[in-house]
Amino acid sequence: MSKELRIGMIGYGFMGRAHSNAYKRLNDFFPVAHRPVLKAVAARSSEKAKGFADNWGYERIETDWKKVVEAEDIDLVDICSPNDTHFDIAMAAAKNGKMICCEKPLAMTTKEAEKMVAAVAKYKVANMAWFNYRRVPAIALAKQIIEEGRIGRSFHYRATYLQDWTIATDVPQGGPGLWRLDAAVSGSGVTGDLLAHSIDTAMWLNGPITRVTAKTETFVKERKHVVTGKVQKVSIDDACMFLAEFANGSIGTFESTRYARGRKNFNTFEMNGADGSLYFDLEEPEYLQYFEYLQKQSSKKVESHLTGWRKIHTTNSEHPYMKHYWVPGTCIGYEHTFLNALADFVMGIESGKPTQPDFRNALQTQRVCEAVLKSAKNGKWEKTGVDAKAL
Ligand code: SOE
Repeated sequence: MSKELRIGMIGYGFMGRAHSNAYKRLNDFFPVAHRPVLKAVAARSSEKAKGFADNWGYERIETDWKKVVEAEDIDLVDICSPNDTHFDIAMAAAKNGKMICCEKPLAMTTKEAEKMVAAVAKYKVANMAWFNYRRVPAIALAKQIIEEGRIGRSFHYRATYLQDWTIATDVPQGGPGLWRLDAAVSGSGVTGDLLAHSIDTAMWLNGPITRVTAKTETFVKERKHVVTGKVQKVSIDDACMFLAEFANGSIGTFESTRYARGRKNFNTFEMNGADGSLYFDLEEPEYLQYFEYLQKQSSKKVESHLTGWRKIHTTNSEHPYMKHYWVPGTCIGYEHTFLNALADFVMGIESGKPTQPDFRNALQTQRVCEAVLKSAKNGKWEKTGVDAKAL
């Protein structure tokens, strides 16, 4: 018999849709005992909430998120609202004993994130940060290849996360979707929004980042604000580049911008080790590229003229997550990364082995983001204070 997992969704934007899709499809693909039930969605506008609820099948709407986190018939609170709301909602949800799944970045500041970590520990509630890209099969395969020891000593980690949707000077800031351009609501620009993904993936694959030095830029200094109607100063970082030192002795470069004409969601990484390299590009999400050097040292004769990068189409049932979907050669998409994340979370509840990244893990990414922004201001190398045990 399945057990209900009653969902209270806060927010109705892009992520609200991505997560709702995951709740609806979970039992179609994963053999878990819990069955999500879409109970309530909260949004300030009742019209928006109603449209969302009708479309996705939520049983009721609320215009005050507090009603959702306090409701008896909610087991899990999903925080998909803008970044400046994560802290208050998570703290109240924890106090009410609800499980919490929170969109990235976890909070506006490290201080907030630390309090959220303490609250979920105090009230012993299951928790997860939606760093969905860990659940791309090709990225999960990269993790497996590294854990199998095939890359060897790590030298370099190189990440880019490029988009181009804020180049026009008449894109306003504030309001639905565009709150990402309003630092008062988002906390930062590309650092928290895009590099948080890159940092999460990097520390998952290559371990703790210990020190950073960064440069940020704001190309368009003023934009009209949707809420106030006035032209206001833009305080987000439009672009950010940083150098990183990892605890394992490797070094890294990270670059992110929303001003890379032609780049829509260009999230890439390359890792170079003594025995091999890995490369991934989200614009070709089903492929992981792998260069194997180890074979040269094996007893088998190596045919040097045939060595080269291998492009692995990660659609076999042996590849992470893929046995839950279709036949080899058929791809899954962006939405499945959320489905995979949810499945891992639910399996974590059921097995008693919590899935990662939980809040404590996501706090480490927040620490790196904060150190990056601090360094960009003072021009110095900054220690991140990442807790290696939390990764
Ligand atoms: C920003 O454009 C954004 O929607 C991010 O907020 C998401 O986290 C990223 O996955 C796609 O881009």
